[in-house]
Amino acid sequence: MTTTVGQYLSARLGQIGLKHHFAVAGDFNLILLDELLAEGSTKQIYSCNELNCGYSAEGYGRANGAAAMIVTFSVGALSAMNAIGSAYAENVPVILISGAPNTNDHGSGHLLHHTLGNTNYGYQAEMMRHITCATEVIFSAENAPHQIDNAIRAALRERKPAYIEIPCNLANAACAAPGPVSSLLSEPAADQASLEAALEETGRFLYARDKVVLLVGSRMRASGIIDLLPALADRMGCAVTVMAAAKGFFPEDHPAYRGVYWGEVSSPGAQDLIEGADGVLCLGPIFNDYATVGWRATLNPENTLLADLQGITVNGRVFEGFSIRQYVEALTARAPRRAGSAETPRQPQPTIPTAARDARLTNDEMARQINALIDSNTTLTAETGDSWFNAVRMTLPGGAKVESEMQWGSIGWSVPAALGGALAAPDRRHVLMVGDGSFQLTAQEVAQMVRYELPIIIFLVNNHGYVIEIKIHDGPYNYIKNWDYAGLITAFNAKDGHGLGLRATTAGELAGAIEQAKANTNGPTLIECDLDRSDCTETLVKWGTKVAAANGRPPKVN
Ligand code: TPU
Repeated sequence: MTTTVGQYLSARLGQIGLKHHFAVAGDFNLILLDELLAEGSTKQIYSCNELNCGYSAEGYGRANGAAAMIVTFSVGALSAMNAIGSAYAENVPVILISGAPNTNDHGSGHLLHHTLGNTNYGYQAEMMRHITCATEVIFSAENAPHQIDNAIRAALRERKPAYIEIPCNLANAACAAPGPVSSLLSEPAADQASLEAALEETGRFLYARDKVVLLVGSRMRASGIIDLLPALADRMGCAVTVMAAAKGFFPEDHPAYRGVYWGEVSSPGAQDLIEGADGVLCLGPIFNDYATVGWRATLNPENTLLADLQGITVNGRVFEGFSIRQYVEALTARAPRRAGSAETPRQPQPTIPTAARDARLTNDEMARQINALIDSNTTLTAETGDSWFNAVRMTLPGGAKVESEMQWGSIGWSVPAALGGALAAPDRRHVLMVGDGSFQLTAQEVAQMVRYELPIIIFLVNNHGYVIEIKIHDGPYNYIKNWDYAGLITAFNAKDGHGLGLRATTAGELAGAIEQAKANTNGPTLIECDLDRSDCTETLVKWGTKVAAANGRPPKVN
């Protein structure tokens, strides 16, 4: 039994559960794209450029567990690197496949187009090594199956992007056909002795404490066990908070939920709860400068149990050799009840009063109306900027999901990422909040939402500039050229599209636009929300001041 290198790859992508792959064509990958079409396990989705292609794959991988993208050599792959950095930082297994020069040109001294203008073609793989967990450069069809499998297995196990380079003359070369996929999907068995020791130490940690709180972090997306967390909370009987980047990772209508812990900009009561706890069980946290509000919200390590994707740290000891799934499942079966923290009731979120219909649209009213649109089947994608703070303050029904990119924080990510998420989860409602500044980086991907008839509702927050930057550090570089954002949709529709572009300047206009958006099921609806530049969430200002202070620390003098 034989197949081709391209069809082997294609079959494997289907076997690991992908229904789509993202692509931008170029002469080094055309045969590979033909092979993927011929094998047909996954549908080919085209992007306007490789950066968007990568962000779409990253968004798809968040919803689907993994994603794949095909680009051409150098001009494509180097553009994709920002998005692959995102997938690395955000723990999303994106498999990046790049077409590459003909095997006969390597080491031949031939000078090729789409290269740096010298004859060493290994530089792209060298660059990729730093932002992927596995880099496989294929030079023979015979070895290709093993190399493809190695990259896919590594990506799925490590929840990181992986890189596969396929020379253009090998994409249709014959190789062995794929066997069962189970070896790529199976999780390694836990080191039972280490897991047992970890659970015993966890027991010692918990028995010595009364006011224990669970704190859920954004790496839990990659763990694949967000759905198991309510059972752990029920078993322990304790209160639960989430980090800002993990908004929505614990059902907010669960009785144990106590809001978002984000230092001084936490939900009401959440800071006192976490900082007054005698034990914090942190599940998949990322404590970066943003999450700690400029290194101010740092937890006492003695009171902290840190559970990460591949092991735990507790009572000054590290335990590895098991996944967080294996640990949480075992802990849920035997954790002691620690209900002290649950006695502190959840404090109510401040409610936003409803504005009069003819009132000038405000950030608060916009957030209120978007919140009302979110049901248990909605995924809200929130771009870097004030959209983060608006998403974090919303009250979500159980089942609602939020996607944000708070570790990598690359503006423009959200437009293609929402497209990827919508393809991966077509039965959900997809809502996107994106600032005008961020939108200008990747706006053209809305044209692909038109092309693929994806009914994404886009709230384009036009506050006339880089408001998050204005609040952190102001200067002329924070003021951008205004666009006719709603008008763009007419251009993207051309003659055959079903996108809708609307503008809201009052509360009533926004409410009417949302109704039109709900009825527009054959394409995206972009609602340009016109706000004053000075109008933003209070938490953005508070947080921005502290993060700016951390950035502005003078160098240490020795
Ligand atoms: O809501 P708002 O006005 O804060 O959002 P908007 O309008 O999208 O502005 C975002 C401004 C911003 C910048 C320019 N946020 N972070 N940056 C720095 C930055 C620059 N380039 C990339 C790729 N990512 C960044 N985060």
